[in-house]
Amino acid sequence: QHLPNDQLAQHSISTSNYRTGMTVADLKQAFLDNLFYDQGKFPGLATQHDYYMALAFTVRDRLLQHWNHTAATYTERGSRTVAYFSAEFLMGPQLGKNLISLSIFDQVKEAITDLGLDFEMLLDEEPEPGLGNGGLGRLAACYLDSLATLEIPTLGYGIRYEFGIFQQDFQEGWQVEKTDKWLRLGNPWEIKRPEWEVEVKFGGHTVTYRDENSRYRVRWIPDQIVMGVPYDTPILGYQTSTANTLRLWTAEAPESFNFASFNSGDYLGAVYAKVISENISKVLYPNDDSSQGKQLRLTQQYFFVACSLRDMFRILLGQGIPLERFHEKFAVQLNDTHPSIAVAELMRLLVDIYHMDWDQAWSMTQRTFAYTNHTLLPEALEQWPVELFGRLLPRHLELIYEINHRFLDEVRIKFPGDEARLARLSLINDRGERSIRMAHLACLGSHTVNGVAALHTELLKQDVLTDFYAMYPHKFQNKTNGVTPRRFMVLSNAKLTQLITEKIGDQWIKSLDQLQQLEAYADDAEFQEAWREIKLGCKRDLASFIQQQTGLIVDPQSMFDVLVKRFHEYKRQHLKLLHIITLYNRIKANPDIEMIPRTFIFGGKAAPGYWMAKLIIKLINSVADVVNRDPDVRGRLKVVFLKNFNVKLAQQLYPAADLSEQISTAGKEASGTGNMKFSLNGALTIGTLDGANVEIRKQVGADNFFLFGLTTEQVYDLRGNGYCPRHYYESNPELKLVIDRIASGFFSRGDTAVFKPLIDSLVNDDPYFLLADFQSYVDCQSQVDLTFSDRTAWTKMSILNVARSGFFSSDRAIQEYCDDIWRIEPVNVDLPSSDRDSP
Ligand code: AZC
Repeated sequence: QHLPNDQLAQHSISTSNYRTGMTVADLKQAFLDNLFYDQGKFPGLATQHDYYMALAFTVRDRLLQHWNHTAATYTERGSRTVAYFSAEFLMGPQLGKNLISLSIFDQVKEAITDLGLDFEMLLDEEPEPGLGNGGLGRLAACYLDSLATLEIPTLGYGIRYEFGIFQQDFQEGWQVEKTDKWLRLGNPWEIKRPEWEVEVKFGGHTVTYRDENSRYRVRWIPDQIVMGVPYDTPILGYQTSTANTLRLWTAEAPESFNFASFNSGDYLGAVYAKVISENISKVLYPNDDSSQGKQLRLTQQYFFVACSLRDMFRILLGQGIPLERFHEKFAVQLNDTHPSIAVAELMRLLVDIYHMDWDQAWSMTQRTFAYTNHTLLPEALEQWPVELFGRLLPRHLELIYEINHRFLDEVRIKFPGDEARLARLSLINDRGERSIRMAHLACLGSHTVNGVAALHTELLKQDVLTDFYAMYPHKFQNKTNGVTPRRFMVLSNAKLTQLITEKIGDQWIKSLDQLQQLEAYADDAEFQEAWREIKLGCKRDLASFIQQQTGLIVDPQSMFDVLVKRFHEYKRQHLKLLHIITLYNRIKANPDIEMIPRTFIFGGKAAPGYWMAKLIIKLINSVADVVNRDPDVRGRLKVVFLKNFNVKLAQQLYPAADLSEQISTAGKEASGTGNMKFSLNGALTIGTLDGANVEIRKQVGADNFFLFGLTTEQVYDLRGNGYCPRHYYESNPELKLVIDRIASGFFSRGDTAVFKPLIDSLVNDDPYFLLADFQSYVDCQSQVDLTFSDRTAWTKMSILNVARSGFFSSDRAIQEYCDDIWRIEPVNVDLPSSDRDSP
């Protein structure tokens, strides 16, 4: 599309108000100026992307007054600051979000529409910054939003991956991965800060020497040096003047060109160092909930942690605060163990560089850090082989040995003679290849350790970290996850936002508990009707997207039954599949059977190396193929797999869902956050007593939640008593028929080999107890059908789900972190009135 020429004539390029003005006229003018001056285009030659960039710069200009004043305020006051260390920030597109925060969404939409352009298309033009895998990375992004909204001084620290999470496509039903070149056309939201680059060392060896007081000191002689260059992105709070910073590091070579090599004729050698260095921030590891122990991964982790701590020292000393008060200036949160090498790095800086006593340095370190654990899966707990670790970080290995030595002495005093306990607690795992247990380093180096849902925290205490709990019970806390209503309601579900606001005002956007007021309307027929209309509208929108992407026609009146999340066996996407095939078999056995029409919607990526997860994806696509084509089905069942699930797609899905599938094996999902987003958008949950489901059910009431399956305890017992999945297979005819159908090649054009590994795993091993939970799940789904056929009852439950989901705001979660872990207060940022533009 192109801008009509008469629009150009009317808006001669001028600069009055062009960077700050908020009226529709100012915004139009600024947009045209940016198109001309930043993109270097007349409308006639501009591409869709040029228009997007011009609009993004228009919005960024308006963020800058907040951002600059925030930085000035924090510097002037030396404010205590949260440093959120995370290897992943799954931010999602920024344009719409920033328009909401600035409260200029409607003006900008009007300005763009007036100019004859399609506003939605421009929003859609923004590539997704996919710098995370799933829940952990998205949680970090929700937390940054809440921190800014609650006016807490914050720096988010992470890595500016050149390639984010891969883009998923399907070929003959199999997942294929494509490189995510999100930076290819430029990123208007970031500002490079080369003046704050830092040096990071790797490899080499250590030497001892005597300092001026003849005390032994250690010096690290590295054999590689890499530069870390920060790129800053503003994070504006909702309707506040606070704009915090997300600071992501890029790796660069110290000299991009080696003249000595070049002059001696070695053209490739001349750029070799550059290539090696820049690999560090090249690509995000695509594994969620599993760890591979690869050298590049450890290099990435140390790289961003070392850069960030150095940056924090610069800030501290720049504000004239003495070194000894580092832990008063900064509260560092370790988002999982990925940044836990920070414990050793801070010790190195304090002891080796600033020559502080060990005891004082250790006390400061422990008062600086807090650690969030995000998983109960043993394969996700990071351990680094000592050999690899020592090659890359020789000095840190020495420091970890010293930390461990002192720690084990402490254990001996508390538990004399308990050798087994020493071995379990040690930072060094001596079984098999010697390795460093990063979760232990994180627990030891932190003042607080938290789980992400009530059940998860209990299981950490009883199971995964039970020995640490016995040593330091006071360190353990629960902080149930939360999600930001600004992105997952205001931005993504504008119609429902409007309906709610008409009834109860708009305070709920900042105080989500206020949604409780909706309970008064749960039985109101008129309100129910409006509620249903909005859901239907969202379903229609999704239906047209589905048709566009897949060619499938789905009925917006059917139940939209949605399962979207990363693929993992413990999340049990294949249990959903067993249910679908059960229904399909019922139709095949009795073509006239009555059935509530359902549209099953799947989304999610599998780690490229996770073979079983990829096989499950293939099976879903294969079943979809058969079911969607079978004339006997007559539209009662439709199976849709939307490729490349990401934040953008998520925003379209949650508002359109009737049923949210949260069906992991009890005791496996740390929390889940998708479950919260669905419930907030009025979908009802079918789920197990796992992760935050337990708390969702408690909040919304057992009557408004579809519960099925074994409890964590029952799962433990069953495993302990010798679980035999084959028994379930043989004694349940409906289940047997489902499994046999898959095994027979029915969904794979007669190929009986392709799904055999999956079938064998289920029938012989079934580590995630699908067969044990099958009947309970299918029965519960019949209950869902029954309820769905009573529109009034369903709508009431939907309203109550929304009314009672206030607890799951990330504002509540962040307030708890501030009060109980970080002990930090908000700092009000005042814009001078000359800079405060009102719309
Ligand atoms: C996830 C958990 O699997 C999920 O249950 C939780 O909601 C989310 O973190 C946020 O806390 N974990 C991960 O994504 N990854 C790892 C390594 O745990």
